[in-house]
Amino acid sequence: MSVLLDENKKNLEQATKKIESLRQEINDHDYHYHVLDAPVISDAEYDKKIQALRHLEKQYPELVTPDSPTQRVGAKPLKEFKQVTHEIPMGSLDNAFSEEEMLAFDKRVHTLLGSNQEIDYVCEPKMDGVAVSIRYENGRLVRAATRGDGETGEDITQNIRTIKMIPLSLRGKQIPKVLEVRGEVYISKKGFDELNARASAQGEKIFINPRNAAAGSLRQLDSNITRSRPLSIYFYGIGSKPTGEIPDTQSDLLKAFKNWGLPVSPYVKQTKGMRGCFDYFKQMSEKRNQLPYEIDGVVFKVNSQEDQRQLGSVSKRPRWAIAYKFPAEEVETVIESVEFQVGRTGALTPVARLQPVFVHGVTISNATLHNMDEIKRKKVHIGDYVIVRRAGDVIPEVVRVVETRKSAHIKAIHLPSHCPVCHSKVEQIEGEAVARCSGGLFCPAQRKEAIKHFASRRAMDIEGLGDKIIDQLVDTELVHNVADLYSLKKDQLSSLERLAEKSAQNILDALQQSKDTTLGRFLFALGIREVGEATAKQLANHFGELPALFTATEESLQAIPDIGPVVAGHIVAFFSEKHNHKVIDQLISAGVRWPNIERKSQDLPLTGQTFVLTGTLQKMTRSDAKEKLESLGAKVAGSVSAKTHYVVVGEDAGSKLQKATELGVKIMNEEQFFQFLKQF
Ligand code: 5U1
Repeated sequence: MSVLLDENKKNLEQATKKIESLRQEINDHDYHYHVLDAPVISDAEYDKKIQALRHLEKQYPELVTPDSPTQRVGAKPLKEFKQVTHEIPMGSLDNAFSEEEMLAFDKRVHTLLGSNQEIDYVCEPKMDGVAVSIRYENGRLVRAATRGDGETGEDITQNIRTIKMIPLSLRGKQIPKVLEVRGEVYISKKGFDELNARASAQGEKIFINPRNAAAGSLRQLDSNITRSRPLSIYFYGIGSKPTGEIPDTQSDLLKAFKNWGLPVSPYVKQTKGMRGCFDYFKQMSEKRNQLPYEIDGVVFKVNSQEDQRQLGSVSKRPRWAIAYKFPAEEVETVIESVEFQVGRTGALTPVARLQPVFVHGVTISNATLHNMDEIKRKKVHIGDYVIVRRAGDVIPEVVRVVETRKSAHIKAIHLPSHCPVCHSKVEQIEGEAVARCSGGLFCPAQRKEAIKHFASRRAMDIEGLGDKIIDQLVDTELVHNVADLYSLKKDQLSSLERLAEKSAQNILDALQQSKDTTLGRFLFALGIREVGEATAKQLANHFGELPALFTATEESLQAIPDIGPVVAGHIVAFFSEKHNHKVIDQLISAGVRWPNIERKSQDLPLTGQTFVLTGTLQKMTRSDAKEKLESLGAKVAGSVSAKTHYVVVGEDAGSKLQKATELGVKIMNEEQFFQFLKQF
């Protein structure tokens, strides 16, 4: 008996050793392959090692650990993604499109740092992918999240674990206890072509571009699907407060990333001043088409982390980094016809139907003409040869007519007198460029757009309820308003064209799930004119609950940062409509709910304090200072009165300074103001 036990123990010990050594070997090969781009063994040899490890782990399941290289298998499908609050908000980059804009950026960096030396910059390609934040604790991958709105993203850990280029555990020395790293997940041009070839062979929808394919792949509830997608990543920064030693320059940080096993772009380069940046931009512009993945510009970052800290961020945009974007692509084609599309608020947008042209991997057959004023200004006709521009994700637009190439048959473009969809009169308010259908929610086009907006990802996020289904639901009169969605029955949905029973059930499940939402999302989903996602969130934080908004006045709304008289007017008008209250009541009765919010604005450190800014500030612009104060809860007024708490004076301050002195209002100079802000 004891001989048998001894034997088992010996076998287990041997298996443990073998498993550990195989894992070490595989991790080393991963590192050589993905980080150093210098594989040491063939794919077949590598696969053999993985098989051997799998075999042993099957024999000894108790020895399986979550960071074993075999554990990249897809996990059980999720019902929904959990929310993740980013420890440090995930910012976005300011863009520059010209050397002048880059020079202005560099000048601002010099001014803010008070330096006249050339700045050290780190340059790297701007991957056209999807930003993610991945957290390692004690060197192990514990969580991964999407950017979301920058403050809160979705937990996509299961999906991220399936990407071979992302280490499940870090290697090397001096790994911080907690390290959150940020990078861009992308799909190579070749991977994208193969993915689309596969999709079209299977009769599935093809992806528009590699970025959309990467984003869609990361948002799969079933990580087995993500695993089948050719996703890659490059890391570029950190997203947690340092625990332990972190290199004090951006270039050393990226070197440390590589040592820790995190892939970094091979084109990272350190350079001096704008000359070096411009040379790098030129080199990358020339290389762009030969790269195996898409880039849409280059990124420059101030190398010193201390300087980065001093420069700080405004509105989640670091002032120490900038993306210099490649110019938008322009092509020539001809306008075959013009149609007017009716949007959610009834706005009529002229859309040019074009002779299809191929631009950077995408066929363009429509381009916006914006509005009638633009058509007049650009002197565009049907039949004209035109230059069309496509930049990133924005809708292609007609830039100008090709004067040197005239068509024999051109026709003028006229604004229709009646809505092309519901035939209500088209109205154009004087002084406004936009013409609108006067049909309101009687107009099916407006209703469809309102429902599409309601169901969209950043609003109620009703997965599977796509545009074509909504068009049919409105056309068949199954749905008149957004609340009707929640009374849909399975047989009604499956009676729609090309909607199988399983998809109908998925939509019902998604509708059910969407009922648990947040007040910010709900307000955004209502589609109040000019209330975007950020404003909706601000309203939610300010009022905390819906009934308080019903009675809000234009004045009280204008006290909220960024809400001016126009938006305040739209909000008040929306809540004074009886039929909007009816729809809201119906939604709440259907079970749509959200937690009330503690009124954040009341908790902010400068709530109730009024500031006036005057004169020229050297270290920040007046609008940056205003934004900073408002983010702390302060109100920034345009004139000094007895109600003013502080006046901040820059150079050449005039009458406001005098008035403040007369009224005995507290005065701060720029340096005192900076010291004051530092405490928050
Ligand atoms: N290459 C690169 N892309 N990218 C995107 N670096 C980089 N840095 C970013 C973003 C949003 O942000 C940091 C400057 C915070």
